[in-house]
Amino acid sequence: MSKILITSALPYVNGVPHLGHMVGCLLPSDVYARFMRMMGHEVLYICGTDEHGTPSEVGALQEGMDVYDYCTKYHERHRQTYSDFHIGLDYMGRTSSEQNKELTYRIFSSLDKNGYITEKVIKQVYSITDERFLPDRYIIGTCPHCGYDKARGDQCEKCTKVLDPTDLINPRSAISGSTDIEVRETKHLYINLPKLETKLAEWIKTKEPFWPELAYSIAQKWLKEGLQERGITRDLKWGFPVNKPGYEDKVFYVWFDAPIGYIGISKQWSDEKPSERNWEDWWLGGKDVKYVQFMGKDNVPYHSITFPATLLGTGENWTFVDYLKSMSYLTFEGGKFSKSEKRGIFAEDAVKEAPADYWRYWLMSNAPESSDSSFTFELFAGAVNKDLNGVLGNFASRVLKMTASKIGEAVPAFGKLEAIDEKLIADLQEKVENYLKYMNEMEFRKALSELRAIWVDGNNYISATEPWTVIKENQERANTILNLCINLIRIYAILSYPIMPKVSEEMLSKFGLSVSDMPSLNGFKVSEEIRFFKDGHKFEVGDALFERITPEKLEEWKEKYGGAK
Ligand code: B3M
Ligand code: ZN
Repeated sequence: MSKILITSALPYVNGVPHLGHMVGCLLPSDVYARFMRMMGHEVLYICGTDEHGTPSEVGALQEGMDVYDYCTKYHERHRQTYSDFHIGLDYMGRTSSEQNKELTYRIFSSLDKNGYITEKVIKQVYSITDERFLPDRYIIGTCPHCGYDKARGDQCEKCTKVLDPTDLINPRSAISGSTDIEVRETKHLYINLPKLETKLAEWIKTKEPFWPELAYSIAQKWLKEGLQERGITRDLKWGFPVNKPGYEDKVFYVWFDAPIGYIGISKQWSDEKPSERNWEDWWLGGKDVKYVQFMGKDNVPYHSITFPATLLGTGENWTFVDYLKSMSYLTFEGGKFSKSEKRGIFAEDAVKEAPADYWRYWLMSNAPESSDSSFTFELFAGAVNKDLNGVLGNFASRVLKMTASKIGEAVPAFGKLEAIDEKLIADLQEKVENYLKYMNEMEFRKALSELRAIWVDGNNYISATEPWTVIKENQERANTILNLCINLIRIYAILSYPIMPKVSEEMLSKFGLSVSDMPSLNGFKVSEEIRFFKDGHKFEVGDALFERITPEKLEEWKEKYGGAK
């Protein structure tokens, strides 16, 4: 058993999560956390809302609310959405917490003491119309690297290059659109990344065989281009006031305290739920901890460069990321998800339209792992109708209904195995091993395609063995076939649990079983699990596991969520 620390990138509190956010970090991290627990590991899985920065200030202003109250309101909304999506976090915290403040101060003070902080007087864009400095995302313009005309002051979404607001060509205010802006001088603190470069490069080199290609190449590209000093303070009101004389009227930059938030949130968890292992066991000197991070690809530079450099600069023995799983983007009906243009389905609406597990299944089967993937309602309905209803649901209901009507609502006796049964078991063992291997490696699309193949095997088996015909002449053989099939339903429930926890619970409950009755996936033996149900074990046919999505529903969704062409 190992200790696995899992973090999902912390979504900005002001944005309502859409399907792209779900598949970008929360969902794959949840699937992985559930899987690792089923493999017998001790897991700490945390996430939370990223609350500081200009977006929250502006959002609160627009809603006429106090910034903290505004963050609380949206934090609750995120919490509800994740719970509706069955995201099984150990703790969902906030970067604005006292615990995070304490850790941010501690880390900043070490960096300062160790000589990695520099002071600079810089020029910043000030909007005369908005009467404020326009940091980061609040200034937009053309990217000097790729020419994208809506690049933000902190990063170009198109080429992922990290920018300074003054780099932008044709800059304008994102708040008012005003070009009545000027550059003013202001004093700020910087983290001296060039001074940390050698240490950082040495550390990254040790990661090469472990990090996925996308993350590793982004980190290498950064190193090759040479690191720049990065500003870690801002002229804002909302944030942690800088704990250094002369800087009290400034706050830490959101990207400084947000990743520290992983530690701060773990401390919130351990303060609230004192357990044997507290946050320090996970974060300081924890040699036995393996740390896996999930994020969208635009977050990679912060997680592979700036955050590790920040921790390295403290000289303390923090837990560093061992594996960094990053996702590309999910597009909506061929375009971008856009709240303002009312295009795309938000996670909180999605779960009102169809059960969360349907979305979880589709999103994980089509996760934008190596390149962007595209969501369309057609594809979604196709997967629900074919894979879930047509294959998995159909198998379970066919087997249980047939057994109930021909034999009764109890598992029939197991007899002699024939060659076709042996083959089913052997094939299944091979596929299960592939599935476990892919899940372990976080190759989710491959894992899900293996899972689907496992369900298909059951359907093929029942079609080939025809228990409904056999039963007329050979009751004992029909019993064996149905016994195997019923045991398959339980195996399917177990294997599907990380992806579709509620469906899996429902499948198990047909046999009076619950999630806590599931065996470990570590060393899972199909030949043993297929003999789990003793003859006579009672079951209930119950409701169908899935509902088909009708053509009318499909049209309604397209109309409602902007998918109609
Ligand atoms: N809030 C960006 C995002 O939501 C940022 C991630 C922080 S992770 C420490 O995509
Ligand atoms: Zn660019």
